[in-house]
Amino acid sequence: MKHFLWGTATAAYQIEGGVSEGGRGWSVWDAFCRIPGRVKGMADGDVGCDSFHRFAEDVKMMKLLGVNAYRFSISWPRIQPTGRGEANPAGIAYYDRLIDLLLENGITPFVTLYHWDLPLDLQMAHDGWLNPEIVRDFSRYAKICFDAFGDRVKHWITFNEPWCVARLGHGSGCFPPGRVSDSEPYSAGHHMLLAHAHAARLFREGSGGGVIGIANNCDFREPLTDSPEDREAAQRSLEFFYGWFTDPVVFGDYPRCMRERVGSRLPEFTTSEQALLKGSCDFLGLNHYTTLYASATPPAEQSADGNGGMNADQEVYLSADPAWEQNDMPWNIVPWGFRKLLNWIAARYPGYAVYVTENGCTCAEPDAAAALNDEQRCRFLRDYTAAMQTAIDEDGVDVRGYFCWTLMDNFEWVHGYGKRLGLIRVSPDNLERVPKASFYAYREIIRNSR
Ligand code: GBH
Repeated sequence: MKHFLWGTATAAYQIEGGVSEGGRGWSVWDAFCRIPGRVKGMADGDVGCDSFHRFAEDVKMMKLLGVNAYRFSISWPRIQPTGRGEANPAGIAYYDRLIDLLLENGITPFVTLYHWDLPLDLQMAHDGWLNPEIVRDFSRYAKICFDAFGDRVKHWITFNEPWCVARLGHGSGCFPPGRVSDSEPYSAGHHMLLAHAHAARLFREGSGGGVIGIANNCDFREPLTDSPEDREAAQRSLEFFYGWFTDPVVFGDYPRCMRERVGSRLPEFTTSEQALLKGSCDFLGLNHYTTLYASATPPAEQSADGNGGMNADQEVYLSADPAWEQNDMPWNIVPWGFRKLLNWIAARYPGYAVYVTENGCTCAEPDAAAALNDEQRCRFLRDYTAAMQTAIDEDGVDVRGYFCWTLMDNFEWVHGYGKRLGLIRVSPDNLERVPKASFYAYREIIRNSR
């Protein structure tokens, strides 16, 4: 496992703070947080972990942790305050310093261009992801980043979890822009895919070297019974989840079952768009957290809707085994689901390298003592990385890296600061960083693998 990347991951809006500094414009999340009832406790990312000022401390902690890679995201409104026009020098300067410091410490930067913080102006004045023009806007933003950082950054991710932006932002409406629709998720998703493809083309034309991919999220779906109907339901569920945003970048079009079931609400790619999309990833990213059973008919005990609101199109019912341990989200802890999902991905997309771009555990941490003694997260990390190791060693899945979500407790979107996933506790009083037990557990996992 010599060249394996062991890292941690974060996202700009969740950690940076400094939202009004360095000429940064507002994002859709800055605005969403100010709408009563949207985010728990009306929390926001105004301060976050203050990484806009404390990034040197973050890098020091990573060095101590022993990671050789760091996945972070660039805030689009720091680079282009309104989402269009000239690059903002202060924004570029911030990431320049972060990237240089990482490299000085032997940590490979793995950069995400879009982790949900759309410049507010693009939403308010131009309809965000529903407007085809955004494909051009995103490509220009991406090009600015490739030109500014491409000499040092060799690993790029265009989108983090387009599924969440499509489904949660435009289907169930619990994320910005808070729209509720049974067709808009498909058009928003369509434009993200095209934006990805155009950005990837620009990246490759720039020929500064390096690789580009996408970080798609997928929870595993195990057939509830052995019946052909339940097996098909599980397969359909994975195609609507991972396949929606991966089939197009690998094969050039959506999964057939989506075309059949969604019909005219699923936009079509032109022949030239298909050609542009096909093969537009050098690797596949996977953000994975949990597992549910899938069935074709309603099970006795149906569980939470893990499909972001719109089950009608897939006709899949989800349920959990009451014996499964749950974390504080509450999401089921099922390491074997991770191994099976890696195998599913390897079988459907042969020849592709996979990076686990996120995996982590939410723990109940009512006070500092509980946080520092996060035994459940230690176990989670050992069991999930062991499942991944089995997928690599015994099943031959080509996994090239693993990024633990997340380096430190941060702004957990609609949950505010109440749900914690960090290896490091960030004191609510003075933002001091203190390693949890899981920090040392993860350090051991990394050490033992080398
Ligand atoms: C990631 O998304 C984000 O990229 C990251 O910013 C965030 O901090 C992190 O997760 C932790 O939340 O209720 O059992 O049906 C996670 C995507 C999609 C994973 C929905 C869990 C539902 C599980 N999530 N899924 S369930």
